[in-house]
Amino acid sequence: MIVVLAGGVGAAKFLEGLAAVLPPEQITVIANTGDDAEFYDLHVSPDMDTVLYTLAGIVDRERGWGIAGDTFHCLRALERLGQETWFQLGDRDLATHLTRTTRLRQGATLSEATEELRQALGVACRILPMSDGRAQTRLRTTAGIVAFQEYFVKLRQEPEVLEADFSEAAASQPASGVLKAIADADGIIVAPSNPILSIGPILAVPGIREALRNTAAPIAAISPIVGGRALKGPADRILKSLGLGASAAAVAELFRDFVDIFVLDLEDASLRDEVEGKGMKAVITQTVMSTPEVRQELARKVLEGLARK
Ligand code: FO1
Repeated sequence: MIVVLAGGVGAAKFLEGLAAVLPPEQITVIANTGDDAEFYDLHVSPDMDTVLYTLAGIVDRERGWGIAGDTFHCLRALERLGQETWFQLGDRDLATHLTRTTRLRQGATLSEATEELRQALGVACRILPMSDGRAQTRLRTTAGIVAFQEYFVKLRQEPEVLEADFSEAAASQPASGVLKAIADADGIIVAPSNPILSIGPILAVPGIREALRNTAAPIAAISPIVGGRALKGPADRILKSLGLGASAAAVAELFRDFVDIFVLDLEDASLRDEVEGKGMKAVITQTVMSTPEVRQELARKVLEGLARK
């Protein structure tokens, strides 16, 4: 079994490549739920849904999230009724949140609701939320303390992030199956997701970081920073504002206590010695996943690196 720690869009693209070169039944995803939020009393899990929709082949490819061809009639109607509508929930996407919330209200856990959604959407990879409990990330920013989606969508990632608050994640428990998946894995991959905002909450859940340090499985991480810039989203700016520096080597530093193999882009080949000086093996390959071929080649290279360890 290969276990992948995943955020949203970058992770989903990588998983698409991985599921094309490995039987998808052999993949377990541990997904960030720090981005989860409630809108109109519905539980929305953006990162899990991005992974689900991508692997189900229904994602909106241009945006990277939501469902291709979705309409927004419900949102427009809500707007007319005076509701806040800064978070774009499409009509078909709403069906997912209605189903998830219904199941949660009936007493299902988030893991159970996710498993049902996965089966209904025909996704073969196993997807586990990092935690079944509430674990929403809050951010201290130059615009005050805000919930993750408020920063990301409403404020368009414009304020500077001064501190990420994972106290809910830190007070939660790993979802059932998470620690066992890490302990029993043949290999573990940290997807090219925001190391602070997407992987950070997963590592903040009690027991997960320790399980990663203690597992016998080799662990690889793919840098989401290429040439000092984030491929998507604010990771580079956040690394800088937290004083860590916006480079792939800074990401390697964040994971140095549990990662064995660090995957750098060709553009960052000059960082090999710096990364290897942290006690990791560097693998250098194309990481900018512009085509299905590149995604699959990246997945192959990471699996080769894990097999060689
Ligand atoms: N991202 C946006 O930039 N604007 C949106 O209105 C938006 C709506 C949305 C709805 C459902 C969903 O699953 C994701 C959505 N996202 C939206 C993406 C999401 O905010 C981020 O990609 C992640 O949380 C960061 O990983």
